[in-house]
Amino acid sequence: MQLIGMLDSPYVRRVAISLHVMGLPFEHRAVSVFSTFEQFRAINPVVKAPSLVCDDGEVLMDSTLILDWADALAPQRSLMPKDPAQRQHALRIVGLALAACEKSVQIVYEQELRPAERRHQPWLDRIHGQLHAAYAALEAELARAALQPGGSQAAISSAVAWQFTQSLLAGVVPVQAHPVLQALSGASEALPAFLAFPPDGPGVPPL
Ligand SMILES: N[C@@H](CCC(=O)N[C@@H](CS)C(=O)NCC(=O)O)C(=O)O
Repeated sequence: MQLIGMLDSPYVRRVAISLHVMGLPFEHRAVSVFSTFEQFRAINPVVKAPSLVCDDGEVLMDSTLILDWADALAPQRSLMPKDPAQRQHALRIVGLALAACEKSVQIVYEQELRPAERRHQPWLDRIHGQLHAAYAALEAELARAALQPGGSQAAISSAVAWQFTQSLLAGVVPVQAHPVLQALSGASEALPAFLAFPPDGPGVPPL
């Protein structure tokens, strides 16, 4: 199977790292939804990263759905707990990490893709508020959960989200207010699975 998308997308990166940790073989193709839009469109006309081209040619999209498929391929190596109570808590953590990614991406798109004179400050304020709320809740959950770096979907997604936000929106979410996230990110980025898929990419060029 082929994973399509740039690793500067937190969604692509969490899928790549997860597939690697699960021992599922795949080819990563670094195709950008922006700088190589037409090439991406030829693979998936919806142009969403990540896309996964399955072995029979069917194309999946959305990181959560792709990881659901990965769990079906290797259930014994799932990164999600089976126990309902533990799974519920893992889903809360992953949900917060994904919300943080989504709000970060929205801010980046507002900054890079919308002309300055067309920005709407109340909308930007709202997204920033949601971003801060997501990371405040994630920090509190991680402080209670004490996750092993790289050992679960909750740990991988949280670390990937934090690295993404800190690199693209430096200073927006204060590091000193999120010591658990910062420590998890530092330990995770030193792992072979994270080093194998560094967050490289062209960013978001103007349309
Ligand atoms: N919920 C999706 C979000 C994926 C997403 O928004 N990816 C971005 C790249 S970071 C994208 O495809 N952007 C291009 C677009 O939406 O047109 C997931 O988890 O995969």
